[in-house]
Amino acid sequence: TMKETFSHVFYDFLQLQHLYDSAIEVVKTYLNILDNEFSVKFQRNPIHNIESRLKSPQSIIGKLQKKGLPISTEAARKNLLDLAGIRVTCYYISDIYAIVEMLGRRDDFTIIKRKDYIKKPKPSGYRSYHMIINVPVYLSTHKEYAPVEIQIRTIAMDFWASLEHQLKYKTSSDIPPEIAEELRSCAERIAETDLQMQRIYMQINNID
Ligand code: 0O2
Repeated sequence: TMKETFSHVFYDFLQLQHLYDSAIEVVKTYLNILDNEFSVKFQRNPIHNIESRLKSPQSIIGKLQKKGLPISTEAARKNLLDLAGIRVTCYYISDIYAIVEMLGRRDDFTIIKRKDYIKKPKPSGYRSYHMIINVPVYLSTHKEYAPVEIQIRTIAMDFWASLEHQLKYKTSSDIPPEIAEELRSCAERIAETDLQMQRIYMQINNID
């Protein structure tokens, strides 16, 4: 019956939500362990802030439709790798690469995809390090894997991305090219400041 089908789909969705939520918790726990270890070892935290989100059902359906895929949890699990998202804001650029390396060292995490938009910024000027990691979740009877998208950036990169994102959403139409150019030049100036702060940090701490 219609009612049975509906409750079946609903149950599937709850299960999916639980799995991806748990995968986020696994990664967040590990990131917190690393951050605490750093403060014990070096009296400093590399992580300024961690945010996470699960894509909303509306947004999942919208993305499946846009890609011309069937509206099902199976299609979402197979094709959408950003259902679970974590954003890590660091203090320095070197902290980003330290965290990337530490995530890569976990032999139970499989890196599915990585993109270094710091070395190769997006045409918009966007900078961040993106990784998609397949994370194991130990459930009551078995282990399941879920992909988690991790965006790692400095406070400065986050400042630019947040404002640019807000500006893009405020204007329903496309941003005019001269403004896009101005945003890109802001991103560049911010990136220079990030490098300058990194150099100051290294000088003060006698690191070469
Ligand atoms: P939201 O609301 O943040 O979730 P690919 O298909 O792999 O080539 P894809 O899937 O577009 O590329 O992933 P990409 O570009 O590696 O990363 C997408 C996410 O990065 C976006 O998520 C944003 O969070 C962020 N991002 C990418 N480009 C920009 C940019 O120019 N400005 C800002 N502010 N953020 C950016 P969503 O799903 O678009 O949005």
